[in-house]
Amino acid sequence: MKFLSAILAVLCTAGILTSNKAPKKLPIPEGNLVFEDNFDGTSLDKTKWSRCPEYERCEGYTYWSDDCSYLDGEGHLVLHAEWDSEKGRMNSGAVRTFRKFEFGLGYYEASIKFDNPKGLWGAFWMMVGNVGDTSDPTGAKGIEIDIIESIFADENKCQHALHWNGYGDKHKSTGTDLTNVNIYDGSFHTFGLERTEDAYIFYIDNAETARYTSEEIGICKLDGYMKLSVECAQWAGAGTPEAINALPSDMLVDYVRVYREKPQS
Ligand SMILES: [Ca+2]
Repeated sequence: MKFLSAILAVLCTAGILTSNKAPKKLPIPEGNLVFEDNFDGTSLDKTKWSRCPEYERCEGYTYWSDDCSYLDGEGHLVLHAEWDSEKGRMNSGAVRTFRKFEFGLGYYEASIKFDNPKGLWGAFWMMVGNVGDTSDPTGAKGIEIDIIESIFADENKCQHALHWNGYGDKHKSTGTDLTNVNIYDGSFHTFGLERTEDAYIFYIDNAETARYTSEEIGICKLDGYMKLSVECAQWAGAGTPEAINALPSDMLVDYVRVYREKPQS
């Protein structure tokens, strides 16, 4: 989720969403469900989620505010984004399962309706193991997995990304840039990540969109927590009159589900 790395991820590989891939069949029986939140009710389930700490991000263009994440009472988590003209930054919502639900190999899926104003950057992501660990440059000890980032949504793009080996000068990343996507059509779409013994596999609407195997990256099998967030960055066009006028904006999440890879013994 960093500036340079995100740009690198965009430039690294290019892919185009295609419709000719067979829909994914969950490898996992429903009985393997280990986490589910359908966001029913009127308040965030604190046994599963906490709001990310309030602080500035993205060169000061984003401020994660507790006031910007809430349930709409109609079965959705709302991650709201609005421009604070006094402070010259966007206030937005972010939640995580840190120390409440952390899990390893399996299938992670969220159903999300993204908005697409210029500069906005919604994401469903994971922090796995110790991302700050620089003792193993393969990433096997810790990795940030960006299951979906709606960056450059105004250009009908999105991306998957992986970051590891800390966030300093040893930082490494790769990713897949998707163009001509259909995820900004005002409907909910599903975004999935399969973590297996030897691969990270990404899905949009049950179609595989990217795969990274142990031949190219160290697979981290440690537990990790999920994050859902909205932010914005100047390098993506935030802060321009066009971007400011496009706010407020809401990213809606219908559900998040996690399935263990193998049946519980
Ligand atoms: Ca729901």
